[in-house]
Amino acid sequence: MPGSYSRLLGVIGKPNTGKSTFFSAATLASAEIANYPFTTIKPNRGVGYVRTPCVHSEFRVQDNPNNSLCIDGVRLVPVELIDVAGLVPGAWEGRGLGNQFLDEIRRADALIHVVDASGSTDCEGRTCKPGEHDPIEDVKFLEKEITMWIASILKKDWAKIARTAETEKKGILVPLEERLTGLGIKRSSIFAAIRKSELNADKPASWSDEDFLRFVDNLRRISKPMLIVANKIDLPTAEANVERLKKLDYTVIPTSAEAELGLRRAAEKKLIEYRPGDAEFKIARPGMLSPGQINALEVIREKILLKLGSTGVQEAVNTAYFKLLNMITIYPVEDVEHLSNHNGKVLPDAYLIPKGTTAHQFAYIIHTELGESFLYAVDARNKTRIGEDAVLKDGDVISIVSTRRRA
Ligand SMILES: Nc1nc2c(ncn2[C@@H]2O[C@H](COP(=O)(O)OP(=O)(O)OP(=O)(O)O)[C@@H](O)[C@H]2O)c(=O)[nH]1
Ligand SMILES: [Mg+2]
Repeated sequence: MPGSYSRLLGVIGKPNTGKSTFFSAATLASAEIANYPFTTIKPNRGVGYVRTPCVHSEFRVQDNPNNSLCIDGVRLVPVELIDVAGLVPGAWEGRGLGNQFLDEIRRADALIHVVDASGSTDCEGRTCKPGEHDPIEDVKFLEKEITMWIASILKKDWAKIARTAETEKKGILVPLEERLTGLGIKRSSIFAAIRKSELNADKPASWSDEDFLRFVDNLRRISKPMLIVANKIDLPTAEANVERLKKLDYTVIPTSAEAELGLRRAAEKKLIEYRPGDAEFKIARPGMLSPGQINALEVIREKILLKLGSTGVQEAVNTAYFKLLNMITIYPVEDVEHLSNHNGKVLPDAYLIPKGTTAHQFAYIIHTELGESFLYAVDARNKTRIGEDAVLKDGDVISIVSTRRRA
C-alpha cells in the first residue's frame, strides 16, 4: 500500500467479541456482524487509517493530500487490517476453524486482540450472563494458542534440525529462519528470542521441552506484538474487568466498537461532524435524524466520549502502529520552499516508516532508484542539509536530492 510500508494489523480473538464490528468501524468496509459465534468464516481485509496531527498548520500552508487524507488538521494515513474467524481453545490442534484462522494471521505484523470486557460471552463465544465470564482467561488462552501453533510448526522436525545444527556447527538461526519466514518472522526476532530465553544457539539439541516452549513464547511476543482492545465498554459489567486487564503485561485500550461504527456511519452520511478518534461530535443535520437516533448518539456522548475521551477504536489502530510497531510519520516533498511535489501538490504524501530509519534508507523506501542515486536530504523546517546516516524524526518534512531528481 502506498506510503504505509505495508504493515498488516490482525484483528483476532475468540468468537463474538466484536472483531468484525471493530474492523468495520476502523475501515468502514462492510463485514458481517451478528450475536453468535463464527459469524466470520472468510477473513475480511480492508483499509483503515492511522491518525496524526498534520504538519500543514505548523507550516501555515494549505495541503493537497494524495496518498492520505487531511480533515481539519488531522492527517489520516491508510493502513491495512485483516479481520478473521474467531479462535477457540484447541484451535492449534484444529478445533473450531483451527489452523485456517492461524494461517490467515501469518502475515500480520501486529495483533489487535479484541476481548469482550463485559464478560457476556463464554470461552467459545456463546452468550452468557453479563459478567459471568472472566476475560483474563481469554488473554491467557490466546497467548497459548498462538505459541502452540508456532511450536507445532517447528516441532515437526525439531530433533533433526537441532542435531544437524550441532554436528555441522552452523547454529540454529538459519534453519529456524527458513521455517519461520512463512509466518513473517525475521532472523533478528529469532535471535532476540533465543537471547531472551537465555539459550545456547549452538547447542539446540540440549534444549529441554520447557526451554523450547519458553523460546517459542518469547518469539511470539517479539515477532507478533499484541495489544488488548477491551471491547463492549458500554456494558456495565465491563469497567471492573478493564481495571483487571490493565494489570496484565499489555497495553489495554477500552473500546466500544459498536459506538465507533455508529459514529463513523453517521459521519459518512454527513449527519454528524466527527473525525475518527475525536473526543466529541456535532450533530450537523438534526432534521435528518429521528428522535431515537439522536438519543442513541447522545448516549454515546454521555456514556463513552465524555467518560473515556474517545471510543478507543482509532486509539487502538494508532497504538498498534506507533507503539507496537514503532512507526513514525514522514512527509516527503520535492520543493522545500513550497513543500510540494513535481505537480505542485503541497504535502501530498505521509509515509509511515520504522523509527530509526535514516535519510538514505527512506530514499530507498520511496523508490529504489532514488536510494541508488541519493546525494543528500534537506530538512524543510530549517532548510539544512542532512547526511545519509541522519535518523529521521516523527513529523519530518524531507526532500531527497539525488543525482537524477528531487523527491
Ligand atoms: N454492547 C456492545 N456490543 C458490541 C460491541 N461491539 C460488537 N458488539 C456486538 O457483539 C456481537 C458480535 O459482534 P461481531 O463483530 O460479529 O463479533 P466477532 O468477534 O467478529 O464474531 P465472530 O465473527 O463470530 O468471531 C454483535 O452482536 C455486535 O453487535 C460493543 O462495543 N458494545
Ligand atoms: Mg466476525
